[in-house]
Amino acid sequence: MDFKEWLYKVADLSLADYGRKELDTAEKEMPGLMALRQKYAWQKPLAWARITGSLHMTIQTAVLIETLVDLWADVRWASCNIFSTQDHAAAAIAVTWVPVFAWKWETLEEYWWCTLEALSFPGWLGPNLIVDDGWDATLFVHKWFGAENNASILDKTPENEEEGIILNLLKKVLKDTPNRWHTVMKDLKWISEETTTGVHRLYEMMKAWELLVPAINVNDSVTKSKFDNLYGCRESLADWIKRATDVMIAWKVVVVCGYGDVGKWCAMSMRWYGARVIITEVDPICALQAAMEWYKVTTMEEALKEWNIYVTTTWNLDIITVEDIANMKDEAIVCNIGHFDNEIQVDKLNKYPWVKKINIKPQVDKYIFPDGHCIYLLAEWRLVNLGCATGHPSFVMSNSFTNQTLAQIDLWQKDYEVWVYRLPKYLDEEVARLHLEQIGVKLTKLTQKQADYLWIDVNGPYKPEHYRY
Ligand code: NAD
Ligand code: 3DD
Repeated sequence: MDFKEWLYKVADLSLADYGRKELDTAEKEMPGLMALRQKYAWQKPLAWARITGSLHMTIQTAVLIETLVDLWADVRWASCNIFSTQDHAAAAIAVTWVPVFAWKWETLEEYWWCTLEALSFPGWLGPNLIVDDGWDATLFVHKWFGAENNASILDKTPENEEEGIILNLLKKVLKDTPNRWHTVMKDLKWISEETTTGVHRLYEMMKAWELLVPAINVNDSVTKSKFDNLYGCRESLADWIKRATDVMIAWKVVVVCGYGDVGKWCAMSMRWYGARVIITEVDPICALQAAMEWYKVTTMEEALKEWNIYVTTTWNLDIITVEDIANMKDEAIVCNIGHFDNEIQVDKLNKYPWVKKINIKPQVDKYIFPDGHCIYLLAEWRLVNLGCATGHPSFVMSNSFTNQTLAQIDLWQKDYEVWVYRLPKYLDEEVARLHLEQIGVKLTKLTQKQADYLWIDVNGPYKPEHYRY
């Protein structure tokens, strides 16, 4: 480990050169971010903005970080997943003196320590903006605020190991630096949330009047969720299967739990590899969509009767129970590409009587049941495409992160009441425009007559308001 207080804690600084070479390659595949650097850097739109990132520390995220820095933001970064950091990406950022606290295979204690470091700017300052992916940083600062109001909330019995770690860390923080978050909280202007799970949590907080600052739902920008969640998963799902298991996908039955944005294109990916795909769904519309695509839509109980690879994509909990796993066919493969907390009952699996766990290689564990059958669990049920592989390719992440960057610029310059917002359509369209040239698209231009017919003002900007829910 290489550690310099306040500045970085990464696995190995000597990987920086390798990371830089991959960063240079990734930039060629991230035209949206590079265009924003060219367009905005001279304006320094994020000057004086302190941005905390809690988002997978990958090569693609490193390009996002350097874009924010080019726009003059003061950035501190941690990953949002204990397995997703690419150590050469973290090293490449660390040597540029941008504070980063992330390494692959963090323990949960280390993970939350990294999150606190990313929130802790020198001079006992906190962030003005938080770039969150999956709600962990948002959860932490809201629990922190609540604990400073009433420390007894930290004495609750934790629901799981991770909550216990968070409560203990907050107890230490309250003891070492009483009332610190209330002091820095006044500087926090916005939270931006990258993914579906985090967005749903934000709306829950908003409806419960628990949200402390305005938040922006980046996930539901069309150029994020209809690209990243779709094309990204379509490519990165197959990638992890091959890297983790080398199994032949053709002729196998793959059960995709959930047929939403992510599930739809995971199913397509597996079909392209020659698998027979079964869908489980709770939403009648998504189930109908799956059936229209000739997928068998059935229950988990039915799906268990066939030899399977299981992929959960739902951001719901208990999608695959320990009983399901115990009833699976021999050599089944189980993984999650959806939310990384509780889609699969791994805690119960690890306590299941007489089950033997053998680690095959990092992020590939074999569980042998008393009757002799076994299953393989990938990435310890956390996001498998980032745990067993390198996540989505650069071009699709350029779409997501161009949204993020435009959001930071927009948010830093405006003040809104506490609510959850989305980026306006004109920015969504701007993200798409910034990617067209690279792929050789020539857009047809509306004539004035057509624009009038469609009631579109081809020259005037849309009213730059955020859409409110
Ligand atoms: P979504 O809401 O579009 O789809 C989720 C689907 O799961 C819905 O259709 C819902 O009906 C279904 N579902 C819910 N409970 C179910 C159950 N018990 N059984 C079967 N189906 C059930 O969400 P999304 O945008 O597809 O995202 C799904 C998850 O993937 C989220 O957690 C999101 O954060 C995550 N995500 C991961 C990546 C990645 O790179 N790993 C990328 C994007 C999104
Ligand atoms: N995510 C997938 N691949 C990623 C990559 N290469 N870098 C950073 C993050 C990456 C996760 C995103 O899709 C996130 O936006 C989500 O989970 O929705």
